[in-house]
Amino acid sequence: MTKQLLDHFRTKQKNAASDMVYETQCPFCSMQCKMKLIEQKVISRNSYKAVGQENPTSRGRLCIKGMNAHQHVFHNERITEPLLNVDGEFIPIGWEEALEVISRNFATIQREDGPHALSVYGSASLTNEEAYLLGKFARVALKTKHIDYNGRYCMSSAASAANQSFGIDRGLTNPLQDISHTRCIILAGTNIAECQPTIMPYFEQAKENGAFIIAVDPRETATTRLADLHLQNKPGTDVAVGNALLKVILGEGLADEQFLKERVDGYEKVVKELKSLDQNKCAEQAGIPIEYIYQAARIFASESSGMIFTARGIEQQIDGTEAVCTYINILLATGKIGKPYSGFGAVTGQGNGQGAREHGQKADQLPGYRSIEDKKDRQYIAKVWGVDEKELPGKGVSAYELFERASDGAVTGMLIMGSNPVISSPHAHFVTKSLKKLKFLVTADLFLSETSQLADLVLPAASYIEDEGTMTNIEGRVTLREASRPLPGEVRRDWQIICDIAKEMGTKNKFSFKSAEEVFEELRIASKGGRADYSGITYERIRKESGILWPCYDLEHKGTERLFEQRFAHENGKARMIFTGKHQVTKGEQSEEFPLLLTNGRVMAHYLTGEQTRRSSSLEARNFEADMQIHPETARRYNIPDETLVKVESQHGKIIARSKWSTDTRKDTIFVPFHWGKRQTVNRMVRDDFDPTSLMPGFKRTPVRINRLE
Ligand SMILES: Nc1nc2c(c(=O)[nH]1)N[C@H]1C(S)=C(S)[C@@H](COP(=O)(O)OP(=O)(O)OC[C@H]3O[C@@H](n4cnc5c(=O)[nH]c(N)nc54)[C@H](O)[C@@H]3O)O[C@H]1N2
Ligand SMILES: Nc1nc2c(c(=O)[nH]1)N[C@H]1C(S)=C(S)[C@@H](COP(=O)(O)OP(=O)(O)OC[C@H]3O[C@@H](n4cnc5c(=O)[nH]c(N)nc54)[C@H](O)[C@@H]3O)O[C@H]1N2
Ligand code: SF4
Ligand SMILES: [Mo]
Repeated sequence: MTKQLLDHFRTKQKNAASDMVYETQCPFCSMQCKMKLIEQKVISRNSYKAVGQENPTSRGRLCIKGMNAHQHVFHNERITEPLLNVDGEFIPIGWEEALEVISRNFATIQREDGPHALSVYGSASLTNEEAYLLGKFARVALKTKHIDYNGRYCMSSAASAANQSFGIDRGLTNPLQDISHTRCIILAGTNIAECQPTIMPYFEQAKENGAFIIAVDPRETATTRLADLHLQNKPGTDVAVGNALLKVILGEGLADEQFLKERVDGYEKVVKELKSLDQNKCAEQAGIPIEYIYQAARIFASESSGMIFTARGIEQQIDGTEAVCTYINILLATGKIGKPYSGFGAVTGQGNGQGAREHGQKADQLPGYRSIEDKKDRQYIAKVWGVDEKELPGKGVSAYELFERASDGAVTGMLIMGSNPVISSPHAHFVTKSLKKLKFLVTADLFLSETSQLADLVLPAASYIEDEGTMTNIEGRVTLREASRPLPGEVRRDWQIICDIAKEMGTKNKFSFKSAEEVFEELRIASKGGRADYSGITYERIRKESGILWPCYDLEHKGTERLFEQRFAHENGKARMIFTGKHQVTKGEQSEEFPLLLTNGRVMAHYLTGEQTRRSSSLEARNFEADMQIHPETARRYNIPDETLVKVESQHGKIIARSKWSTDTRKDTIFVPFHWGKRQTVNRMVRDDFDPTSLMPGFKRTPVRINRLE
């Protein structure tokens, strides 16, 4: 062997020895796929490889986003020091100064404008510990009622519906394994194939086992291709579709009368109200053949088991809560819930979309899904926090309303942690203006996002490989993500940032946590006896038992795989059928001026506002701009060639997107993903009215016109 070759092998050996392996979970969707990131030093640069790890949910699978998630972490635009905005230029400063700036500005606002002038805007990318701490921080350190989070735009309609119907809000009522054995599945406004790709094998298995799959979506997608029957409805007509299905089921005597009698309240009222509803009109309104409604209703009701899944397609509507209730009504009417292979799933979106909506980040909520308006709940939490119940603020306002308060001057200071509302909020121009009006805006982010660019101070936050804590996944399984990679530069973990600000503001020992586990130990106590009871869960148990499904009442309790087998969570143990359909979709009709309907959503390669995935070269290469999916016939009518820049305009604003001809969408509907900013910010033109119950924006149906860009 030559010396050269020998040297080569020695270097290789040395390099192999310097491989680092980080155990983690993907930062993106609710599947929370477990993975290992292998870091290999190759001469002067590092190379990375993500490998899926066995776990009960994703079973070792990863999708392309998970495989490439590390790319944004190591991107050179990552912020690694606190940045102070000095006349529009971001200047690095130390933590000591940063904390002093925050504390001084917050104190001035408290003094001049009152405690409720301060506000907190959180995120479901945060761990349970951080979501919990953020709620405590707002109420105890800032003493403000003004806290809400990005999940308002995500899971709020699903949550209000589940709380009303079942008395509890856990996305999936059944273990994932049930999916593969069920006989019939309805997928309403969910694109799991692109949004939770590693869940697909459960559904593919169901199909192999002979399940009949029904999809409800204005577009043909990788998900609807799995379906035996596709109800390709007009955007925003899901209450009509659901009610028509229910009417047929009841009219043909296919209801499970015994189940209804024993386990459901409100049935008679729904039957009475449905009398005046005409299924033919519903089908016509939805733009689908009535025969499809009959076929779907008959098959779903007659099969021995069935499951229904909903997601943002039917929930991000001004009647989103009702749409979900309607589908839950179908399950209750057919007795297909609380049993093996029969149940409901509002498919959770963000990584901690489930847990982050349970522990007090919401305007009306205290930890453990307690109510901030319930005297007993308040007393219990006040005791855990060591404060007087009377000191706890009351209910605040929803995410979008925070920006309205900022606009009218009632809110003058804000902390945004882990969200990018300049792109993700409806009426994006207005949100930008409102944020600019604030006296003081501080954000915690990985990057100088479009929102952070408006901040007075930006704090460098830890990424998924560097931050420890629990994440509650799609199933309601509490999982533990270890922090295995050292923090780069001056980066701090979100839970540390919250504690540091609180301490600087003089909260004595209420935020003196030394680890995420210590925070979790307090969260356990705070959640005990609440609807989302985590008290039996510990880090040690999660490690040993591969996660635990809540509620988990004590250390001996094994957690809850399937909900409602004996009783529903309302006091009398029964579920409630809620009549829907009274609330007509009054706004948002097509007109001569705005003849098409815009809906929007996601593509496989990008995540939410794209701050992370647009900084991943492999993902960016797949889609580097917003395409406007349009039916070729419609495109020809408006003289729009394929692959051409188009101006899309609504009464609220306009964007520019590139046309992409496709017969996958309805002729009256265009689809544009919302992952891009600047002139491609879809939320500059989406409608600005809300579901009255959940305060979810009506993202998914806006009348628009299109013009070829000259
Ligand atoms: N790749 C990727 N995966 C993600 C995310 C991401 O950004 N990218 N985000 C995560 C998050 S936070 C969430 S909330 C989930 C979202 O997951 P989904 O809700 O599945 O995603 P969307 O694409 O918003 O919408 C789903 C489907 O609804 C359809 N739809 C639109 N309007 C209507 C309507 O009026 N009625 C009906 N029935 N259907 C309609 C769309 O055509 C689309 O196929 O995904 C999570 N996973
Ligand atoms: N038109 C339209 N609008 C929508 C939707 C839609 O379907 N259509 N969907 C809505 C839905 S479902 C959602 S969930 C929202 C999401 O809306 P956003 O919350 O605004 O979306 P993200 O892109 O997740 O923003 C997260 C920001 O926090 C940073 N970040 C990521 N991880 C961390 C972390 O661990 N700590 C900190 N401090 N920062 C972090 C990222 O860099 C990014 O800037 O958008 C909503 N908006
Ligand atoms: S994006 Fe979702 S499905 Fe894909 S690897 Fe990450 S957690 Fe898993
Ligand atoms: Mo979401």
